[in-house]
This record gives sequence, structure tokens and C-alpha cells, in this order.
Amino acid sequence: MLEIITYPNKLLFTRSQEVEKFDENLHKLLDDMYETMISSNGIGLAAIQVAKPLRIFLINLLNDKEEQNKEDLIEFINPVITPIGEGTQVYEEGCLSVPGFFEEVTRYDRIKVDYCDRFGNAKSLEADGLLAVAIQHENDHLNGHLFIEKLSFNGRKKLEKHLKNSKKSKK
Ligand code: Y12
Ligand code: CO
Repeated sequence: MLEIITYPNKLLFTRSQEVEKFDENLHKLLDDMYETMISSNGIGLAAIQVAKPLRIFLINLLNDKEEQNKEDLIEFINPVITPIGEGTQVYEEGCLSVPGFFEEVTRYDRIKVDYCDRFGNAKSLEADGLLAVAIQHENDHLNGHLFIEKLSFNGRKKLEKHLKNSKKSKK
């Protein structure tokens, strides 16, 4: 298990670097990130959340039966996202680096992602719905951004209250 860093840790606001070597060290990091994400009840995790500033994230959505199977895991390395059209969707997002806080965020409805797999093979996929939301959320981490930067006025008020309460309960 790796430690997941949480807001307001400064590392979360740094831009991650491209992966250059698709070697056993990368594979170990991907495997450790997967174990960390699953044991934290996550469906997405970026490398910066475990304090590794590399352009990597994982997504493992639940299937129709609400099961989270490793066969549905997608490892994105050096991803590049392109919106398809101008449609947007709103989804209530959460992040393992902002524990216990969930709020609506607006994102592109459909996207294309070009990325590499763990062996350095070029891949591409088109996504909509929850997968598109998750990819955009995780890709923001690679550029040092968190979903809480995209909140509405009321969402920000809700976050302030949440952060105050979490501070209190830590004391
Ligand atoms: C849609 C929106 C956002 C994403 C990004 C990936 N986010 C997560 O995987 C968030 C997981 C999460 C899990 C939590 O734990 C439980 O619910 C048991 C959680 O709550 C606490 O930590 C207290 C917060 C976030 C993908 C798709
Ligand atoms: Co996140």
C-alpha cells in the first residue's frame, strides 16, 4: 500500500512529468497504485496522489453488476485528451485526496484519449458518460489541478464547511 496524499498538500498542485521508461519500475508502480486504489475504495487514481509526479493514472469502473473487476482496469500513461464536440455533463465527483467530499462538476460529455499502455504501445479510446468524467478528473491531476477548483459558488461554500469540520474532528 502506498500513502495517498490529501488536500492541501502542495504536491497535488504540481505538473507531472512524462514517463520515458516502460520498465519493471513502472510496472511495480502501476501494480502498487492499483492495490492502493482498490483498498481505498477508489475507481480512479493518479500517480501524483501517491506522491509520484509522473503522467500516469488508473481507472477501474464498476460493471453493470456493480462489481469492480481487474479485467476492466485501464492504465493510462502519457495521455492526451481531445474533447469531441461541445456537449457537457454534470456528475457528482469525489477524490481520494479530498476524502469525504462529493460535489457536482461540469465536464465535456465526450472525449478522445491517446495514451500508452504499460509496455509503451500507443492506444486510443473514445469515452462518454462516467468513463469520460473519470478520465478528465484524473487528467486534471497530471496538470496539478483538483476537481474542487471547478466548484460552483455553493459548492465552494460546502467545501469550506467540510474542511472546517474535518479539521475539528482531527483535533
Ligand atoms: C467520477 C468522479 C470522480 C472520479 C475520480 C476517482 N475518484 C475516486 O475514486 C474517489 C473515491 C473515494 C472513495 C471514498 O471512500 C468511500 O467512499 C468508502 C471516499 O470517501 C472517503 O474517503 C471518506 C472519497 C472518494 C471518477 C469518476
Ligand atoms: Co482525484
